[in-house]
Amino acid sequence: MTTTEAGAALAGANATDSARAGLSNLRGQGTGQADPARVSAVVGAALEGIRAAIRDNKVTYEEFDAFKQWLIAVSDTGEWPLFLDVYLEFEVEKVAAQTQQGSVGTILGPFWLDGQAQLTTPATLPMRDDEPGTPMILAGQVTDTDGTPLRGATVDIWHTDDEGWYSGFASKPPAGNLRGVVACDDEGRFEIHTRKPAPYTIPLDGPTGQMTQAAGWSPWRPAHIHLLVAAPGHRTLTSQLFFTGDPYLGNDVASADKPELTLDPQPTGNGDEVRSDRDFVLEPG
Ligand code: MBD
Ligand code: FE
Repeated sequence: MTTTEAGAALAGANATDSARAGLSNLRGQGTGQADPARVSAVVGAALEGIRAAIRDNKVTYEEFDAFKQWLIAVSDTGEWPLFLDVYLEFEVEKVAAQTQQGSVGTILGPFWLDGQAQLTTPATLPMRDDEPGTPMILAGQVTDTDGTPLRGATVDIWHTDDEGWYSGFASKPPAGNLRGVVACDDEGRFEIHTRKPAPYTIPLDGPTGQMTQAAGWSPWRPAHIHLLVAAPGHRTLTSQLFFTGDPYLGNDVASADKPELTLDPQPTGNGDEVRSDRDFVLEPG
């Protein structure tokens, strides 16, 4: 895909708005209280990591000034959600996963939007009349850790189009494209009709992408489908699904792909349509 003139700035501004407004709905408000010992331990370790990088690499004033300019640019473009979710969220998710049961999850990322189309299974995600890409069905069932089908389950799903653009964060796809919250049937079953997403590159015209390329790292994420699987009385699962054979698997700029999350969609015989079946297990809580 190519970047548009509005690439980094549009994606960044919208991700910043979404992080401000939406994340408190999804994960709840913090308590506002911070234990000084905790602040000292975490912030102290983070600062010492940066100081060590300076000492060990004999960082110059020229480099320190470039770092300052770069941080200002991250703020100006609204790329804090992008930068944080690409380079740090996977470690937070790994910490959280140490005490979680149920299906394997991964990071949320910066491009979830609250309040998308409410659909009922079997559902077709909102899309353009001529939406490009391979038609794909994702189907499965949501159960408890003891195997009980979960009544009232929902699957919030969002992904890029066939060119790697997210609606709401790029000017090309219309608002709400390839996003929806699907209500499952009484036994937690869902069937979602969509298009296979494409690999995604972070914007290359913003500071996160420019830093990535300056380091010689790949800016790509493998193609992926984002999911929030929820049911009353259960912890909401945040996950993503990837595709066998994707050239960027194992080299995800966001370090968020996991072998357990790979799909291998098979032809249904209906034109070039493919299908994957995937069940989700939610832990009580
Ligand atoms: C994405 O599409 C994404 O899912 C993450 C985690 C980071 C950047 C872009
Ligand atoms: Fe994504």
